[in-house]
Amino acid sequence: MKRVLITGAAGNLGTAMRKKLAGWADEVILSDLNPISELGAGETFVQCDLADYDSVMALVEGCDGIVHFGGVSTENTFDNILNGNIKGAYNLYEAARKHGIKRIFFASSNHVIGFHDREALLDAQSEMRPDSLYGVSKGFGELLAQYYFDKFSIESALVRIGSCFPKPLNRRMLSTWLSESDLAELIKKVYAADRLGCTVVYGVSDNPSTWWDNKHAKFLGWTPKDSSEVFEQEAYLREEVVDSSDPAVRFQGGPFAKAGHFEDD
Ligand code: NAI
Ligand code: 15L
Repeated sequence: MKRVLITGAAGNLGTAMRKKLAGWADEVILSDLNPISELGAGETFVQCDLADYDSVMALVEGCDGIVHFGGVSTENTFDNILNGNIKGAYNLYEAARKHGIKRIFFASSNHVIGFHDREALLDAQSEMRPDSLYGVSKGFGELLAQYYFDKFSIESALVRIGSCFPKPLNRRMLSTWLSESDLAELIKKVYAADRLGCTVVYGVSDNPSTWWDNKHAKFLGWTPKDSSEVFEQEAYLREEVVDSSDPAVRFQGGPFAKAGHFEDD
């Protein structure tokens, strides 16, 4: 990889992946609304609002690949979601089309399918059942990516990330946890594949309990190495009280499925 663009580079995953992917690309363009002050070898920072069409056009020019983490990452006002995730996704794919970018790693979310019960085992063909306006915006991004593949042959990995944090933060995340190392390996596999198509991948580690089956993405050869099992006995998870009738426990999206609209909360 010669020149890769990472959007949302000042955020949690952007920051973690910069370190994990050091040396993977010759040049890394880091972009975010928020500034990044300390740059490593080969890194350049460009401040950019994804909702600004002209800025995104300039940002994407000359890149070989895009790892798209930028945008609103939890439930928020519709205006913020509209700018970051809907206009932002459109501007990015349109810039990719105009500048001949062939492949995009799109950070989607498990909240696209968050209203499925936890007893269901989902795969790439399962119905979207978003649990929030945030989840709806990720569904828009996935459909947009499919459209740009079908019409313009821009390939995408639609990675429905579970919960990517250094460790699971609650009992739900024992099933949804994705380690940072497994995410970094997935990014490399997405760019190493001869052919990607427009493929849904559940971004989840090899946890003992899972709601997601990646059988349709087997061709990528991604085998997560980490497991939430090592955290299972930690006191903060064992002591958490859960109520099986609580919608936050019934549905895969957890608390996202329970809360009202952001403005009403
Ligand atoms: P984050 O909120 O830490 O980072 C997102 C970054 O995007 C922020 O630095 C923010 O400044 C930037 N951003 C927001 N609106 C923008 C705009 N209009 N223009 C330019 N930049 C903008 O989120 P995190 O955890 O790093 O997640 C990265 C991506 O992965 C997000 O798209 C999120 O939806 C997705 N994801 C993350 C999961 C996780 O467990 N961390 C789970 C599922 C999906
Ligand atoms: C997400 O989509 C969010 O970006 C992240 O902050 C977590 O809430 C994650 O989902 C999750 O479901 O745990």
